[in-house]
Amino acid sequence: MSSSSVPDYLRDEDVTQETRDLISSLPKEKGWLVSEMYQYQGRWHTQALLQGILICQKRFEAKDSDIILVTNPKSGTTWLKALVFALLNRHKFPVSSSGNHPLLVTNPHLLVPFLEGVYYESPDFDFSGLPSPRLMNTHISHLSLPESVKSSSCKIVYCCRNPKDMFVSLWHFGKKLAPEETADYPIEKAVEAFCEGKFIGGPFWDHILEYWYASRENPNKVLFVTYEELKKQTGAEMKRIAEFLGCGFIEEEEVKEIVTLCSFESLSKLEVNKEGKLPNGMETKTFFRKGEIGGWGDTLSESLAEEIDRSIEEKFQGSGLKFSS
Ligand code: PAP
Repeated sequence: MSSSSVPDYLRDEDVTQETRDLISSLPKEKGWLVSEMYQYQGRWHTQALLQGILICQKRFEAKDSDIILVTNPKSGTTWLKALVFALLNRHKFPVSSSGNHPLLVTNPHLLVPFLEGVYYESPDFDFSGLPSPRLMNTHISHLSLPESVKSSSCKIVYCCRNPKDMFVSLWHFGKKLAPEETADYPIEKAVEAFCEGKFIGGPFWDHILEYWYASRENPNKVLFVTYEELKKQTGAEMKRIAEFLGCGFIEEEEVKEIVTLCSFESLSKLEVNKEGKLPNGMETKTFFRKGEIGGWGDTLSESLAEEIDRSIEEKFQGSGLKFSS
């Protein structure tokens, strides 16, 4: 085993008999980073994350005031968590007033719970104790969201990223987490699996398109933002998020301070994000690599980039959704 920092939810261990019974009937595939993935409600999952999703579907009761941040893995989760946490808590924790803002000493993943991850690790976790409005995140597809999330008036902020950068970010993340297991896996095979949709959480296009259409059908319920726009005009996008969430008036100065606090440059330099570990053993630095738009160029050959582009072209045709870079 390469690394003790591989979180349990990416391993195949410790799932209940109920999950084992269910997965015995599901299609399975050998995966990159994990030995096996299972297809549930059209998406490919590790055993452990699938268990977290099943428990979430069964137990999570959304409240109208809830805010749920949704992403495909490696599409801006950490950043969005930081921005929305700082925004919602700007009165309780003013960024300007002190050097003791929670984001300076705590990794964003510890400030905003990851629904299916928490349910996998603590099936009886009681989310009702979180302060209101409860802020949580998930990678669960729109189709598989717990019923109460769909039926309540809770708000969803979805962040999407150019699939090439998303793939490359995940590729490096996996290599860092499990260097031995991923060492012999050719990137060509991983890109092929990604483009076939047989990748953790995939198909990536279904995930994105479901939330894209949901945001168009119900713009008061789902806000669609992109990593690229966030990067290009963080303040303006943050104000859009704030308006969607009904945060009220925000001083221009406050916006600037939050943007600076949550920037890659600022968060990635903090001790807690350089040397820290999450309770599951994962090193916090694995969430901060380059933080750029179009960084895929240093990892993908031209032909691999074209392969992903073809898949993007085919899958997003007619949707009205365009990816920059
Ligand atoms: P997760 O879904 O596993 O939680 P997520 O935070 O979405 O991960 O992805 C990490 C990516 O976001 C990394 O991208 P890269 O590999 O292309 O560099 C990471 O660098 C980037 N990232 C993390 N924090 C920020 C930030 N504050 N601003 C911009 N990008 C960020």
